[in-house]
Parts: sequence; structure tokens; C-alpha cells
Amino acid sequence: MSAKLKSGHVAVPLEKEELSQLEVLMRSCSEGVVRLDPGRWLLHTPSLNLVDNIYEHKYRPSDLIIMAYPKCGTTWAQEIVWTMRNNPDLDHPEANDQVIFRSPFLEADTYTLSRHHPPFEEDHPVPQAFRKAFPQREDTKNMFFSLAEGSPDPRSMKTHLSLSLFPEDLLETCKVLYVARNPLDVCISFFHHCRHFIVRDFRGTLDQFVDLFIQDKLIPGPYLQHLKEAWAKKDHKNFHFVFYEDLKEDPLTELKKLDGFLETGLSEDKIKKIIDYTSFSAMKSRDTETLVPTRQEVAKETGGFFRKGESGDWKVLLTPEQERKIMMWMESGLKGMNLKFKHMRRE
Ligand code: PPS
Repeated sequence: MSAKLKSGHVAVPLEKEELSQLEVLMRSCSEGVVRLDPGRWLLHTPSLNLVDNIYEHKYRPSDLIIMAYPKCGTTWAQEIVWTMRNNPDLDHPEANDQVIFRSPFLEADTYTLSRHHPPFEEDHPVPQAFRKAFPQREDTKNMFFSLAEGSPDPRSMKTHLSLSLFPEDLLETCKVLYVARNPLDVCISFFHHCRHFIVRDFRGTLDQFVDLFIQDKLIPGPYLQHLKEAWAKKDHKNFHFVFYEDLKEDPLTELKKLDGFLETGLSEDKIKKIIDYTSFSAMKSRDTETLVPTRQEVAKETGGFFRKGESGDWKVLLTPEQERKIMMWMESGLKGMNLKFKHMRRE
């Protein structure tokens, strides 16, 4: 049965055959997956109402939405933005709280609603934060989203959903920071992520993962369409498009641009300190346990969530054939767009 979303998208459940193909490789899909059109976005079936909530939410002028396809450096951008806006002197008492509480992940519940995620114990930080914020509430279905709704201004919120799943007037209401990353690196980082996080539970090979990636069969759907929607808005005054590769290569220039966009008015000295504070090694050293279950054996093998934090790491793992497939998919999907990524060649 199809369903119509508040955004106007039509959600159609994946057919049995397609779903079972996916389920074999990605057990988290066992509760059903829907495809939204237009856009071909994919969602876990139990999270449809959450996407409606996100669409209908009243965004505020002081909100900043950090938008990116998974593994493009969203968490890094969250930490940079939150620090620039809330902790420029690096002395905020909540700076060591989990980033997800300071800079909420709008659709995080989509992963924890699944039976692949055991219900949170009462003493887990998420229900504890929820109880503290909403002592009277009995319905605990979308705890992450409720925490995002209730968090104080100015809110810096993360999403992997694409622009078209938000209200049409989003950019007239608040600002959006978009982070894009070389698709070859995104594919490798996503592969490790889906093996690491039990809420994804990928059990296949890299070859199988590459095929799912270029066939747009990974939740939240097609990376190239995600990029297209963002690229179309790149000149909007409330939209700031940044490349992961540029942040790595020249963080000072990128953070100065961000300072202008966010209107934070920080001195070069403060920006330099924030660059050190949000470097890969600094963030990895502050990293505490993830809030959702992970496979420790994968973390040991790969380095965990803060895995490598490099550009061009795909060269180590992708075979020439896998690289060729991704390049062909990119060339045809991004045809006619002047969107170029760095570190796309082996030399
Ligand atoms: S998620 O789970 O989709 O939200 O992941 P996301 O945060 O978007 O991306 C994770 C990748 O970003 C790397 N990362 C960083 N790179 C450079 N500097 C800093 N500070 C940083 N923090 C996170 C992280 O290591 C993942 O990339 P890979 O290539 O897997 O290392």
C-alpha cells in the first residue's frame, strides 16, 4: 500500500524480491523499506511518520541545519559549528556532552525504532535526557526528535535527509550548511559504517556494497540526487556548500567563510584554536562510547567511528573495477553539472 507524505512524496513499499535481496545483505531492512518519489529516497517503513514530523516542524530563524549524505563529515561539521556558535572560547561546561545532545540528529529515531536496536534501558543517556526534558510525557517513540524540538536556541541540527524532504520555505526561514564528499571515499566510509553499526547490520562484501551504493539502495537513498538538490541551491544566501576535501586541505579558509555565513565574528586566533580543537585526532581522543550498539570486532579492525578521516583513502580498498563502476555512475548521474571532487584519481 502506498502512502502520501506531508511533503507530497509518495511512499511505496519495496517489492518482495527487491526487499529480500536487500534484507540478505542488510538485516536492518527486515521491517520493510519504502521508496519515496520523486527522488527515490529510501526509509525504514516504521519511520514514515517521523519524516512527516520533520517536514511539519516549525524551524526557527536562528536554526542551522547541517545537511549531508551519510559519511560526508557531518559529525565534524556539527562539532565545528557548535563550537563556533556556542563555545568559541573552548570553555563551555557542556562541551564534553555527546554531540548528539548538543547538536541533535533530526531523524536518529529512524535507526533506533527498529527491532535491530534493543529498547533503551532506562539508565541509558537518551531516555535520561528525554525524561529530564519531558517529565510528563509517556510516549517515548521519537525521543531523539523530541530532544531536537526541545533544545534551546540557537539550534544546530544534523540531518542526512535531502532538501526536498524539508518544507519548501526552509531557506527563507533558517540557514543550511551542506557538506559534500568525494563519492569514492563516501562509499568506503559507508561500507565500514554499515558493518560497524548494528542498526545497519551489513553482512556482505565490498563488491556487493558498491553495487548497492550505485544502485541507490542504501538508506537514505541516492547520493547523487542528494548532491543535485544541494548544488541547485549553492548560491542561495542562506545555503552554504562546503567540500570535505577543502575542509581537510585548507581549514582556515573554510572556517573563515563559515564564520561569515554563521555571522559568528570570530578572530583568526579563535578560528585557529577551533581548527585544532575539531581536528580528527582531537575529536577521536574525546570520543566516548557510541549511543547505539556497534560491533567491537569491526571497530578494532577499522578504527571505529573516527576511522581514518582522510581524503583519497578509497585508493587502498577499491579495486580498479569497483572504481570504474563508481566513476561511470558519477559521470552519468552528474552530467551537465559543474560539480567536481578532488582526489578522484589514483596518482
Ligand atoms: S555519519 O555516521 O553518517 O554521521 O558520519 P559522518 O560524520 O557524516 O562522517 C564520518 C566520516 O568523517 C570522518 N571524520 C573526520 N574527518 C576529518 N576530521 C574530523 N575531525 C573528522 N571527524 C569525523 C570520519 O572519520 C568518517 O570518515 P572515514 O573516512 O570513515 O574515516
